[in-house]
Amino acid sequence: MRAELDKIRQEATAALNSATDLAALEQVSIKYLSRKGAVAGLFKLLGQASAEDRPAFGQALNDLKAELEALEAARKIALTPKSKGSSIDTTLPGRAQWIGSYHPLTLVMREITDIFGSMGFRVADGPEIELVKYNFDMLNTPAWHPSRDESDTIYLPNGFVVRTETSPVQVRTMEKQDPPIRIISPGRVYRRDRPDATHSPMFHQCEGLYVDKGVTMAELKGTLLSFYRALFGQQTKLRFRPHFFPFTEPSAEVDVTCPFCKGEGCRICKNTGWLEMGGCGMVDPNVLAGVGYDTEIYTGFAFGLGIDRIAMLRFGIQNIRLLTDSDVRFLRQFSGITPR
Ligand code: 2NM
Repeated sequence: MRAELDKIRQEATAALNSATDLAALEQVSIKYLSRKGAVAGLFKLLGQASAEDRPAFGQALNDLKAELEALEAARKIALTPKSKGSSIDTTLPGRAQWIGSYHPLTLVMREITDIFGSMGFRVADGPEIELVKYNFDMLNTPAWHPSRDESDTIYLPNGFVVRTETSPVQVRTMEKQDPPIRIISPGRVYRRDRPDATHSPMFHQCEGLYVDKGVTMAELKGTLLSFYRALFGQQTKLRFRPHFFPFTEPSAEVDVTCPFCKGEGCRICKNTGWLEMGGCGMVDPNVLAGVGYDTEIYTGFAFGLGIDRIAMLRFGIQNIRLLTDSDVRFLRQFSGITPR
């Protein structure tokens, strides 16, 4: 009986391995593994075995059956034809290309220029390498003022600095043009700041200037209120705190009600309900006289605000370095957002 079993194993294994297509394999399967095949026939011999031999023989038969069925399955896979022709699946959708996105600073800058544009302000541009004359002297900044200090300002040879404000742009514009003047100057500015999560030696400012006959502080407040309401929502309120700037008198710092908690107090506004947004004031007559304007006829207001801060609030950005690191994993998050 053992001899019979080994003979069937050898024959069936050889036949399964030599089948060259599925039809041949099917014939071999029928011959050995079907209900009336050779292996089934061996099971019939089981009845003739002695009671002593029967368990071991039964086990050997079951093993043989399992072994041949496994081989049959493997051969079936091997003989099944792969998809015809090329192995490239032309029905798969293509891989989408990232088409780029607007930088969060660009988005915010466009929003700012758009809002002020609707109020009649044009964008003015100027150099980032600036003369000390325009960056400080003509802005009425006294020699003793701490902003002139080498620990705050990056000085270059031959009377140049890297601009610390965009106000020199406004001085240059006033020099070239008579009132009425209504401009904003968005751009990069540079300070010797110790970098941390909210400070960078290069950041972005937008300053504004309006000079005409009879411009008042009330118009300054109304202009900034309209601007911040357009930016943060119509419920926004402003608070003006007296301050000092060399180029404006009087001067004030501007707070807005926190756009997250609507002034209730939260983590963002450190439970004060207010966020400091920038500075402003009535242009000092010394500045107007410096560019040749008649200070008996003309008055003006000016203001400055930080763009990075607004972008970080708007998009929930925790670290200012993300704005300059050019990490595509960060930048891709702005995919699909378009300037309004
Ligand atoms: C600020 C705050 C207050 C300002 C002044 C001028 C100019 F050129 F008219 F004198 N431009 N910008 C100004 C005034 C800037 O930034 C915090």
